[in-house]
Amino acid sequence: MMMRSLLVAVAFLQVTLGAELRGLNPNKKHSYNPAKDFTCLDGSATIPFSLVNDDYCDCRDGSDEPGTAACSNGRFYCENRGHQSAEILSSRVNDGICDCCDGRDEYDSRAACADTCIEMGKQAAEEQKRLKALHEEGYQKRLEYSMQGRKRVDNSHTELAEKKAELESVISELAALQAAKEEAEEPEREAKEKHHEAWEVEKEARKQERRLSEAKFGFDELDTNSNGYVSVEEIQARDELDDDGDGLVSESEALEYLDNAREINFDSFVDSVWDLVSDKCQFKKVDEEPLLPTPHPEERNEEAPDDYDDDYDDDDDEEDDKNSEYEKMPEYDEPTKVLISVADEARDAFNTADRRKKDLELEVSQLKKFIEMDFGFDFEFTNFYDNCYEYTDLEYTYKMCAFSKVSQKSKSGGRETSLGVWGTWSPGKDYKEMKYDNGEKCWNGPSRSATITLKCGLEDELLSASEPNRCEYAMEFSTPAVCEQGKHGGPHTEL
Ligand code: MAN
Repeated sequence: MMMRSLLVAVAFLQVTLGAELRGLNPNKKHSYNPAKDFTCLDGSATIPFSLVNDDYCDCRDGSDEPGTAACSNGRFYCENRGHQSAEILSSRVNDGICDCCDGRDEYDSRAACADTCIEMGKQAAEEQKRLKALHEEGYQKRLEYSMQGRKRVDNSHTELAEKKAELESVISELAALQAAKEEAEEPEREAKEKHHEAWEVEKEARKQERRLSEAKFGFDELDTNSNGYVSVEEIQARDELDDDGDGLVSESEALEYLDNAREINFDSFVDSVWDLVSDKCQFKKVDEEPLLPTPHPEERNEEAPDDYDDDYDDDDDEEDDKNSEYEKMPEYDEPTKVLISVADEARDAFNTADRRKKDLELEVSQLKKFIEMDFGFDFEFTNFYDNCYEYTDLEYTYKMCAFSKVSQKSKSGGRETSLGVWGTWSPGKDYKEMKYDNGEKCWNGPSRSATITLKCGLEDELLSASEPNRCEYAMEFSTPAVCEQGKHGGPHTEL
């Protein structure tokens, strides 16, 4: 109670002597008239002026106690002569810590606060000077960025118009090329089909011829007495034909092979015996002594024509291998070759135009994406497009590819983790904050995301990276693109 009356007396004395009311922001002075009752600034109460700064909180907004710690929501004004004035929370008044550089917040505490405002003011002025110079110089660079960016976007508009026009003409050209291709492919297909059919017939004939040759070898080998017949005894002489495995070929076994005849001539042998014995007996191979004439070199191809369809191939691969040399499809005849080359040309022309169309479609969509991008107030961020910047801390290398993606890679190896893809400029932040989201999902948590804060600097540089909350990353990026003219970046007035 004693303390309160003392403070009331001091406050009264201050005011009546024309001194400032302790802790009062001069901007609010007009609302504090010692000759009248005081009405709280939020209108919540009217009290005798003597209760202002009496160390007892009467107003809900704390406005009756600017100079004491009585109101938890009150504000104390630091005049800080020689430096920047500031407002601090009332709770910091007389708490033993010097918050105002002039030390006036600790007027009734043990803290011996020195007045450091002049020194701090000097340092702040120097910092302001430095920042001012930085902004001035950076701003010149920013103007260049804008000029280059505008030019690049303008060029892209021109390029887009050109590519679109070319795309349209390629599309209409393509329809004609497709018709020409189909027209050329029809006779080509017919001629090839004819060739393949003829080849199938020829192949079958050669196969039969070969079978006869092989059978002749087999027959001659079995007909040991060369009398033009294979007899029961001659069959019995072949151990391989011992079907019941008793060590000899019995007469009845032999008769079975010969269709119950005692002997058989070549024609009957081919019809009914050859297929039965050829699998079991090892006869001299035809290839060792070719019987059939080798096809004339001009009729043969070293390899089957490129487009030779597998469907035309014989199913029996083993047989094919054996006879591959012998059974290669001959080259197409000259008229077919001409049709193929005409069709090839038509195909090439169509494919080239089709590829061009696809390339153009991609280029048009990329140009559109580029042009539609928000590159700042005056295109100052254009040249960041597709550029990547890295920052490495103790554990990770962070990479920010502007307008594209942000990633993180452990220094000890492994793959990149996506921290987000380009999202948006943060609203209301004047192109000073970029948001990347939808990165890789955090284990048991949300998708990773990154916020990039841009600050004025002479170089484009990723300055720092941190993870203030799990899987939420914060990075600082310096660039001339955010330097402002006439900005000195002075310290905040509110602590
Ligand atoms: C990885 C990194 C970290 C992240 C954890 C979350 O180790 O992406 O930054 O905090 O995953 O599990």
